[in-house]
Amino acid sequence: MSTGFLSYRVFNFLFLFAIAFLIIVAFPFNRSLVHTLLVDHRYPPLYPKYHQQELELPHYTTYEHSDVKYLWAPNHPHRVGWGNLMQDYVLSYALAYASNRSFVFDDYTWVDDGSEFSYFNGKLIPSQVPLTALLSGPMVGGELPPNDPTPLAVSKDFFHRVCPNPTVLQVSDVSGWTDADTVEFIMDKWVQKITSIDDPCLQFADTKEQIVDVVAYGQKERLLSFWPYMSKLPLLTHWAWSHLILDAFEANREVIFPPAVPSSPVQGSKNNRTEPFPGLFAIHVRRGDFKDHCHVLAHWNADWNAFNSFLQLPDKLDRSKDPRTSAENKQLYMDHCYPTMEQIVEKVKQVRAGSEEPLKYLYIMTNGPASWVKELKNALRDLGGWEHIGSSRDLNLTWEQKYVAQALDMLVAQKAQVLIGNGWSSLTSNVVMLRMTEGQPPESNRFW
Ligand SMILES: Nc1nc2c(ncn2[C@@H]2O[C@H](COP(=O)(O)OP(=O)(O)OP(=O)(O)O)[C@@H](O)[C@H]2O)c(=O)[nH]1
Ligand SMILES: *[C@@H]1O[C@H](CO)[C@@H](O)[C@H](O)[C@H]1NC(C)=O
Ligand SMILES: *[C@@H]1O[C@H](CO)[C@@H](O)[C@H](O)[C@H]1NC(C)=O
Ligand SMILES: *[C@@H]1O[C@H](CO)[C@@H](O)[C@H](O)[C@H]1NC(C)=O
Ligand SMILES: [Mg+2]
Repeated sequence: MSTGFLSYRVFNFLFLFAIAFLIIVAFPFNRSLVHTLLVDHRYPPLYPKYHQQELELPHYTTYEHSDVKYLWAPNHPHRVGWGNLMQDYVLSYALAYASNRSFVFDDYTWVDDGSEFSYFNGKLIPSQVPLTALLSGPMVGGELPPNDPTPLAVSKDFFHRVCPNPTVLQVSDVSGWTDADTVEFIMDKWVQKITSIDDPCLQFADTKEQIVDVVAYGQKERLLSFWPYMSKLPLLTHWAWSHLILDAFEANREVIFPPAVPSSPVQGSKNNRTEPFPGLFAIHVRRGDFKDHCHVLAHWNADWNAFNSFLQLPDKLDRSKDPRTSAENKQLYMDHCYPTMEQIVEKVKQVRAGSEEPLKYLYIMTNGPASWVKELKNALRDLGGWEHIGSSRDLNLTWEQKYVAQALDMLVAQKAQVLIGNGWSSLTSNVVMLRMTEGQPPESNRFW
């Protein structure tokens, strides 16, 4: 009996000790983990329903017994943000489409080491998110326009089922181009190679080498050569976000755009693009890792993202400061890459004053900390003249929505009458790409 009592005391002591350890020692180092385990009591979502649906798309049964050809590109980058991954996905899809092959889609993979969860910025995140949690439309097997005979996309699992022994293509199999050539030229080489292959089952080698080198996304001369082709791709003209994202938008109307009667649906149905929401003004305030990253960008003298550099866009980056290591050049990069609260307020004021349409509904899309965003909101409110100000930090999201919230912010930015974004951000540039596809006025895309 006394042993039981003792072990109870020992247990109690160890339990209290463990709690004390978490609070005193671990908390300052890993706030989010402690928060996840002690407060939320739950791990990030794994989206099983979405995975399941990807295994059962309606066209699979006919594709199983047809002459459809496939292209599987497992060489997407890992451990990168959604913005960077989306760029790679769009060009991979474009290659499959141009080669008349069914595009094989995969998860948004952070790591493929067999784990369910990973760390990003000290936060637990799902190691893989099914692409259908972010998107619908052609990329994930959605329909193409009625007269388009190109095969629809299929999931990785379906591909593996119908193609147990695919032909494997190395990125080095296509020669005759260098990383100085335009993306149009490189894509053309690839299409020639791929259309010369008879095997319906074709995949790239699973290496970390991408079809188009990542540097190209920051080189307007190279990437924009491909725009005349890209801008007509049904993938982009019929771009669609997932139901999870559209539901999040509807549930958060009051935060994003409170007017009761919207002028048009959030997402057009097939081949029917919708108008921006009148008076909605979105600003992308990129924080987090950009605090350090902007210094690196200055050191590289990095140009803006190619899709933030269309000739028709009014704001340009001045890269003539010499030498690039000078204090002035560093300051210039910080002004545009990591603007201070005062600089943000000033730019918002300027852009609003220059807009023909009155901009009364401000939405701050950001990964900045909540307390800072609150201060920023107050500073912007002091400008006066708003009907409403909302931010990413005011959203009420479900557990599954929370881990793909960047797509919701992208949808808001896409619907905005005017957008101010970060020239170096791929997330901004993907939105600008979609806005240019939809034919929104080029001058409605502004940059810090
Ligand atoms: N919700 C939300 N998240 C954002 C926003 N901007 C950046 N993030 C998130 O900040 C984190 C780090 O950014 P990355 O994922 O590297 O961003 P990215 O999509 O690659 O785009 P860039 O890094 O800006 O080129 C990711 O979780 C982003 O999704 C935003 O406006 N809203
Ligand atoms: C593309 O492939 C499909 C079959 O998968 C075929 O019906 C169609 O005619 C092809 N298109 C072209 C342009 O060859
Ligand atoms: C496109 O959408 C608008 C707004 O919902 C609608 O009024 C119009 O009839 C639609 N047009 C087509 C061709 O579907
Ligand atoms: C958030 O949404 C849920 C479900 O829609 C609702 O029950 C809850 O009250 C909302 N919370 C806030 C703070 O609005
Ligand atoms: Mg990134």
